[in-house]
Amino acid sequence: MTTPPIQNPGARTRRAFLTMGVSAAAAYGGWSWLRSRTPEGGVEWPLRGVLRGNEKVAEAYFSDGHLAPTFAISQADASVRKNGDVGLGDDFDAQQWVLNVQGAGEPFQVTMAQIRALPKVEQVTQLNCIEGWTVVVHWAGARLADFTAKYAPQSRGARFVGMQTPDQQYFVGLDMASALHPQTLLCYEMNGADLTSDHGAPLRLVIPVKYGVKNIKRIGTIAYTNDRPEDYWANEGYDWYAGL
Ligand SMILES: Nc1nc2c(c(=O)[nH]1)N[C@H]1C(S)=C(S)[C@@H](COP(=O)(O)O)O[C@H]1N2
Ligand SMILES: [Mo]
Repeated sequence: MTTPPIQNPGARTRRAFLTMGVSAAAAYGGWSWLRSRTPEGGVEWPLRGVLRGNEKVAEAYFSDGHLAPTFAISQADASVRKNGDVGLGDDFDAQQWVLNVQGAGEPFQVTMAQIRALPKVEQVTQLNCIEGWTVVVHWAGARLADFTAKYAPQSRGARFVGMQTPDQQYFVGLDMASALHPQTLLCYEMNGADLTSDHGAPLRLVIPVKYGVKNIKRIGTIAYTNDRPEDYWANEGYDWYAGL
């Protein structure tokens, strides 16, 4: 068996390298759409290492307000996968649930009725799991940007948002630009029905500019902070941004 020669990306033009990276990555996962964020420590994600060296390109792309692809409701996948149940233990009563909010000022709580009273956004987007599968899902919920403007306006200038399950077993960290992205939803409906417990009832995050791992189910606490929040999978060695 011979080892193929290692190509030197520096010998290619920037655009050629990006194109090569995107097609190689798309072939890997069968995904038509990819985005890179600045790599920050940790091991490489399978679809991201190829884009390394193009951080400036990726950042310009992101700051353009680029949107993840959307689909018609009829294109939502009939069968939905579920993945990950960390923080979804049985010792939980969705009826008693309130959302804890921390940031500037005293901590406070927001009810499901208050979240449902925010403008309802329906969105059909892909959920991309790092394991290499993707599903198209019809979601409904409130924009995290609208929630933040209404309930935590003085925290909008923070650098990060952290979220965790009520039992604190699963937790994610988000940069503020991604958190306030117009497609980032606090979601309470999936494919036209209330979220089920498996998928994070009563409230989960939908953030299509990130891998599935950041789409935390059963949110218990939202914290606006200038300290980069801990992140369950980043703690296991994966990239903290986990952006597409
Ligand atoms: N609380 C919690 N949220 C979670 C996870 C988890 O283990 N616990 N897994 C994540 C991963 S890896 C994926 S791919 C998605 C899957 O969402 P779904 O089960 O609704 O398809 O949930 C994410 N949110
Ligand atoms: Mo995942």
